[in-house]
Amino acid sequence: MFLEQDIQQGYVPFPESRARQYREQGCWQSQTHFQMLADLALRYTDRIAAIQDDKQLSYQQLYRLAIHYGSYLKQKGVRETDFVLLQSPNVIEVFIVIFGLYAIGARPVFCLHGHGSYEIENIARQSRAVGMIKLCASDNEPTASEICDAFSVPNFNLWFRDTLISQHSLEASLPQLKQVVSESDLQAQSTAEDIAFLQLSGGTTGLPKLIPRTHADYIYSIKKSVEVTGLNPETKQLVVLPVMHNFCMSSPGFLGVFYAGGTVILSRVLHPRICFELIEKYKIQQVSLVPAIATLWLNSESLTDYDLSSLAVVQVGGAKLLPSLAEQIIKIFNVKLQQVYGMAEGLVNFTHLDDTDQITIQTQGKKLSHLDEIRITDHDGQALPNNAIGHIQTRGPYTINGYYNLAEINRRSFTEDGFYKTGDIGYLDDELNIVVTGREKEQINRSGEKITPSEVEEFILQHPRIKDVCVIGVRDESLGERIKAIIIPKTEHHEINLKNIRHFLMSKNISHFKIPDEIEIVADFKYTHVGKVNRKELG
Ligand code: AMP
Ligand code: DBH
Repeated sequence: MFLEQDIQQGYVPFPESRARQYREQGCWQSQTHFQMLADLALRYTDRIAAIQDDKQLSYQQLYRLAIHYGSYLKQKGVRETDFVLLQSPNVIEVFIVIFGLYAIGARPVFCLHGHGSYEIENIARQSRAVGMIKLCASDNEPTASEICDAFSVPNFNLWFRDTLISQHSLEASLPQLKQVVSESDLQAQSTAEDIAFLQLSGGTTGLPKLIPRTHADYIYSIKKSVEVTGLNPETKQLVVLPVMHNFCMSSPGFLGVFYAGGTVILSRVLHPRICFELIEKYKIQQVSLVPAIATLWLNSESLTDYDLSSLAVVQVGGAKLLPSLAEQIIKIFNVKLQQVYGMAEGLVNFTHLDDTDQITIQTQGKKLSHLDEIRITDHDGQALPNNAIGHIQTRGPYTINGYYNLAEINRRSFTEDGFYKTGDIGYLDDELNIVVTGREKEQINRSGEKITPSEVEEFILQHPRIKDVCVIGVRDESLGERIKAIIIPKTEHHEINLKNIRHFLMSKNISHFKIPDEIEIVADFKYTHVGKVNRKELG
């Protein structure tokens, strides 16, 4: 059932007893991603699947072009089950490349657009990919060849480095094929329970880890995400986060929109004015954001210049959304907020569209599948009751059982009974909504007192002159760690200093040990490639 080469590379499949349950309960079906597209092309034919600038693709066109591109790759020597690194900005051609790879049973490794040759080399080595496809938004970007020239990895074939410049028209950027190809010419044998692709763990520390997802598990999570987000053929969703990131690929992401027969509008940039223009022009109803982009948009001067009234739902995930920001999103955009807590490793939680504002603002919602198992444990791995804060662990029908080719890390990241240790801290409330309070490594230990940064941040944000804040622990000789607040003021003339911040917080009656020992004023934070605040880099 599993590919021998994957098992040899340290792929950890689902244990058979659980796999049987997921099949019997109808979670896992027999469809691969390419078969899913074939079905969509039949059902939604001329409806528009995706738009970017002046380019658009109907479902039928996407399907035909994917077959052409797959055939081109095959001629170039890419074989079934090969891993191929893929890097792309938010351009429409990326959909053709992804489904072109699927059409021949090859497997993309989704690198983020921001990854440089240092990360790419590591990913190439770990995955044993045979080559790289890179789409560029301009002639100034390094090509696949230039990136790959910077390193040498055994088996990383020199025969396949392809760069598509997507500024040219869609036709011109695609290989010109003389013969007509059909689905049957491609003959991919892959089955739904094989690895479909490798995602990367975003991680704010260290190099990305490879996450093997199967067609069956991923399509199941997409289908459930579509249900909970209410997507339908009329849906127009703006995709502004990097397309390769798991959040905007599947929760519900562009794949969710395709699954529902709706239309994805891609934005190459996250600039508020450009995104607002797209929302107005296409009457976009949904968008998925990380908190930092939500903040950027809310503080934009162009906010009132555009008609954003079509916007009905804003999904926010990827990092802790502070309740005060959640409230502003609801009020200022006049939308239903949907919090999404997920990870490329699998588990996804959503607040529901009919939840009360209280639940939507204060929690990260409910698990996607009734077969997701979530447990909160103490430091020794003992399960804790509801409302007790602890380590979040999970297993289920779409959560991996191990990283690809990383046996050592797997021993640390998974429990003996197959739960993934998320590294997140939080609790389940009485209605089983999950609340994420932070990351294990973020927690500050100041003379033995444990401080959750998000709690202190929430207080500091109440200060009228502060736009954003990030609280971290820094090493301290006598305290172990001291608390540092890194602050972005609303204006240049802010008069913010440690003394008045301390004074402000004392007036809120918070415990004195939670009050920052140090502040730093900055113009902006450092972010990861997907726009999460990079706490490690801030220290
Ligand atoms: P990644 O490695 O990029 O897949 O990131 C997954 C991690 O992002 C999770 O384990 C959490 O630490 C964090 N995360 C994702 N969504 C949320 C959320 N809504 N609230 C808090 N943290 C989140
Ligand atoms: O941060 C994430 O990785 C993430 C957030 C929300 C994710 O992978 C997801 C939803 O699926």
